Amino acid sequence: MDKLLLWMSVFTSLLSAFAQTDLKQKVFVFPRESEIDHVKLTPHLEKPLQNFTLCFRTYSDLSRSHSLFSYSVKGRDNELLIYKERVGEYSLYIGQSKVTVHGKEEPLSPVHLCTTWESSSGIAEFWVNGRPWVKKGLQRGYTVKAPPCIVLGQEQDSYGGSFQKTQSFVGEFADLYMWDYVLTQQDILLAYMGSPVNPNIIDWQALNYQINGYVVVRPRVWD
Ligand SMILES: *[C@@H]1O[C@H](CO)[C@@H](O)[C@H](O)[C@H]1NC(C)=O
Ligand SMILES: [Ca+2]
Repeated sequence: MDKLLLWMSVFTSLLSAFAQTDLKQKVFVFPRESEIDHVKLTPHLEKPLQNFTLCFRTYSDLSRSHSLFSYSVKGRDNELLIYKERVGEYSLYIGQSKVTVHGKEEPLSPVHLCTTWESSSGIAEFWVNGRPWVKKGLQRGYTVKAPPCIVLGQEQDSYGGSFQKTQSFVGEFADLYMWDYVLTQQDILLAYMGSPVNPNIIDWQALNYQINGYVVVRPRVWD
């Protein structure tokens, strides 16, 4: 009997470890400001990254700065971080270094954001609603370490924790995809239109996630 219970618990934990949900046309709602509420992602990523593309949509009425995507590794909290400073201003951190980009953006509107980075050149690109902003560069020659702890809704100051209310995300978050290479302009536009091609690290349509605190899944009623 004990053995049966043991196997059942092994089986259920395996199931939850590999449970994948199709969130197409859904959002995560982060309905309040807190230092608790967040979603943890566990992608199958063991290899360090030389290149990546990250895309997602947000809809928020926050005016203060806030975290959008927090990827930490043991010993380095800002290994890959996308942080919104204000309307028309975003920062990308790679291995604790930071670059800030500026561009035209409408306040209080849904945003589709893609960020790419390539180690060999260090070039970072931000694409906002399918439009490229001025390129910048950082951490040329670096590799982004793995395996990560990825958190939505909060900004990590330690591996998987040390959140601050003043950096939390409040609003709706959707369509998160990640690739281990730099997408072409054409593929960025496809992601913007809602047809991402072969996302091989994170796939919103087969997402492995864990909700912590007050986060709710709802249909996406905006685009
Ligand atoms: C990263 O991109 C560069 C050129 O853009 C390429 O030469 C390199 O092989 C890529 N690295 C990996 C691991 O795919
Ligand atoms: Ca941090």
